[in-house]
Amino acid sequence: MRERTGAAVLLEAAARCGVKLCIANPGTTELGLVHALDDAPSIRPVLGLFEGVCTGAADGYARVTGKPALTLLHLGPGFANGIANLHNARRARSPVINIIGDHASWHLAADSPLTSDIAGLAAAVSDVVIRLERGTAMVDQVVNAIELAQGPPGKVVSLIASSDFMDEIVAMNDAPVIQASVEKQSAVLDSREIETTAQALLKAPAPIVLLGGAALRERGLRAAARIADVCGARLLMECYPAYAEMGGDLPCLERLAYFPQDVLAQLGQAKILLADAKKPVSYFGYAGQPSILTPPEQLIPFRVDSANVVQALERLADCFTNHRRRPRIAPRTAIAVPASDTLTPIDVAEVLCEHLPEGAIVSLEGSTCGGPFLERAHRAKRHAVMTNTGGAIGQGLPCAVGAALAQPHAKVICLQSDGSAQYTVQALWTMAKENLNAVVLISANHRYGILQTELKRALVDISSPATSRLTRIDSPSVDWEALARAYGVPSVKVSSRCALTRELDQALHIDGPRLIEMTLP
Ligand SMILES: Cc1ncc(C[n+]2csc(CCOP(=O)(O)OP(=O)(O)O)c2C)c(N)n1
Ligand SMILES: [Mg+2]
Repeated sequence: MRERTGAAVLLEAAARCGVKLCIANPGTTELGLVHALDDAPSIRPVLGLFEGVCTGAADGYARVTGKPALTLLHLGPGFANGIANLHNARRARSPVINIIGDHASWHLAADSPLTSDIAGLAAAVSDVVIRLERGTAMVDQVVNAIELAQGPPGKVVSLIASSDFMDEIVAMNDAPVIQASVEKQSAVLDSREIETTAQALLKAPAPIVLLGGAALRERGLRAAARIADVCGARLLMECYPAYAEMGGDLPCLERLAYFPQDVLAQLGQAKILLADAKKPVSYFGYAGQPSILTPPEQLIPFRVDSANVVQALERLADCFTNHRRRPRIAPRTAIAVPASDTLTPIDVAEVLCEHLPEGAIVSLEGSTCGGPFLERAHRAKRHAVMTNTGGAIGQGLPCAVGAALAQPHAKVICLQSDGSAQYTVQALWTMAKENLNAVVLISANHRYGILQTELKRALVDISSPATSRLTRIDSPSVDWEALARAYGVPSVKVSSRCALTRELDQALHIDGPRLIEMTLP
């Protein structure tokens, strides 16, 4: 008979399911779990100084590994601080397991200051919320939670852990027996349906294959390219992919546009095959513009999900084995501009594409440099890109932390706009503390550029007092070089293409984190 605390039982179950990381911001109610991590050596504890860093890092880790990390968060308020990045994680369909500490069950009735509706808060951004039971009963709950989270598609699962259950001694006969989960069966593909889809693609003049989710990894991309070769199709990727493999000899994809007018122009009347991508909608509602950008008759029926999309694309491509290739419509490629003494977003994109090491992971947040980079990323060496899937800003830096924890030997580049970076800037501290291989490139235009673009499109004068006060962040302008240093990340400021080239090259050749503040117009 072994005696363990409830917390130890929980962590042992998670460890036996293969969980390797716990990104935490604990408080008094979670100290039992903190202490129990000492006896769970296969789970790496990492501290995030703000809960949005923890949840965003768990998202980044999941996008790279396909596996859930644990977040450990303090009661309702701590969890609430992590909600925005859980929203993004859900949009990315990332598996995440939140452990949310709660007061001792017998203490709840006292309504002490930190008491709140944890289940209600968690339900807003979780696919499943489970209140853990006491003793060995929680083993099944934890195993079930991890299986659920893993999907596919990945899910956010929140576990509420009462502190008395975590601290209480559990007598167990043996280590909990954990059934190896059976390989999940994905929906069987119907050969006739595949054949019908293949015929529809062949009949359509210059159709579009819009790839998202699981289709944006190598196998899906190569199968899509085979389809495109025969059908003369254009290959597009969703505007904000969770994880897209790009560059090297991978097929080059056009990115779905952002503004609705641009999407409509880009898609035209072409028939569209959605491969694990949602049907195109306008990001915001603009008066006079449609929300749904493709009528149902424009879509080629293709009933697949993230579990079987790759197989479906391969089966489709196999249908065309004996067909002749049709000329493919070449994606628009960006035109190079001559180097200058100043630094523009296009310079940044070009320098990064040129220097990106093989196998790098790029965490992108913000359109200033993100757009130009994605237009050119196919020219870089083979890499992967993660973007802000849910539009809740403050995701880029934490996601980079998660990716660097997932793949310590890869170079992670965080191409990050300055306004968004402020929401979870504490991620820099975790980069320093864990000596993560992350190079942060801050697009320091000292303004909320995208909001100014939106205002200009609506013909609003951005120099008017209120719009200027609420969209400029230049007075005072944040000194990123100093801020990074304060968090323990070596840093430098650049304002020319030449200086960026030099500093990026240097940063990519050292271990540990580095921040480059790029002064942009
Ligand atoms: C959580 C959250 N708060 C606020 C916003 C609204 N918002 C969208 S973009 C943006 C500012 C972006 O500025 P920055 O990151 O500097 O980007 P850039 O200048 O490159 O456009 C804001 C405040 C949001 N999307 N999410
Ligand atoms: Mg900005």
